[in-house]
Amino acid sequence: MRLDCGGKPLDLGQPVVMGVLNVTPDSFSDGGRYLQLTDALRRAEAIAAEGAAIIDVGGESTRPGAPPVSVQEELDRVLPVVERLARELPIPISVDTSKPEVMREAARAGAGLINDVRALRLPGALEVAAACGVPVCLMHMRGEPATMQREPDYADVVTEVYGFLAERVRMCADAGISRDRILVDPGFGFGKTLEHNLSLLRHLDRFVGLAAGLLVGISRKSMIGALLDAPIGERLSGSLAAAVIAAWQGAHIIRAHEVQETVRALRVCAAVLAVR
Ligand code: 8Y4
Repeated sequence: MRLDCGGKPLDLGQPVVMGVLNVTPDSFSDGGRYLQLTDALRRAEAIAAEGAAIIDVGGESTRPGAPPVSVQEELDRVLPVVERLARELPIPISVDTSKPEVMREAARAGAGLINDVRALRLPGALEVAAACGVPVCLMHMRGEPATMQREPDYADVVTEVYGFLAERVRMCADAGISRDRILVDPGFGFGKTLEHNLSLLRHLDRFVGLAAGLLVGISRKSMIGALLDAPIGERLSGSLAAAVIAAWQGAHIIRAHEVQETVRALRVCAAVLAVR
């Protein structure tokens, strides 16, 4: 299976890595827009060199308690980076956004995938994403980032998340986004307890046929932190184990921070999966 990401192919025949590039400003670095752009380009080149098949650029933090970001601020953060990376790198650029205005402008600037943690539920997003013509990733999230971790509860998390994603795939199809350009994602950590996250990972294979591809983001997340009792900087081994468990069950794209290590772990996984 091969996705056309705005003119750049993304081959899903073996599990691939989506490298994470954050362009949210942190309080330590304020070198101005030019330095930020230069720094983003340098980090993106490294991510590509480490073997990422696609780079996810996001300007809105979904951390609980993170301040909301205006459309203009998100455009200012994301557009110059997307434009530059899309032009200079051979791999597709994904834009992590829920805002239709950002989707439209990012696709114009060369983004090859829309990665929406709200699964195109904001007003206008479905229509704009359809008009953009690029593939979309629909992720499950219970509630909103601010409140999603307040006593998450499901009768059966796998069934509920599956039902939500199936419904969103249908809404997309009705809006003109055919299944063959949709990725789905159960949304690890988004309104889920550790037990919910583990159930979803245990039964990930059930999500494989739902759309053209299955994407997962587990890298460095708190489920790994909880299992290992380790801070963010010490979650690589656990993240790799989870990546392999996901790829083994048929996940096509693994969103990850430590790209080279994840690419190598997936290479071993793919080699074993290729043997009959
Ligand atoms: C440490 C490191 C703690 C990372 C938390 C986090 C996903 C995603 C995010 C995902 C898709 C994150 C944008 C949250 N997660 N997109 N985005 N799937 N499709 N948290 O799982 O990385 S941001």
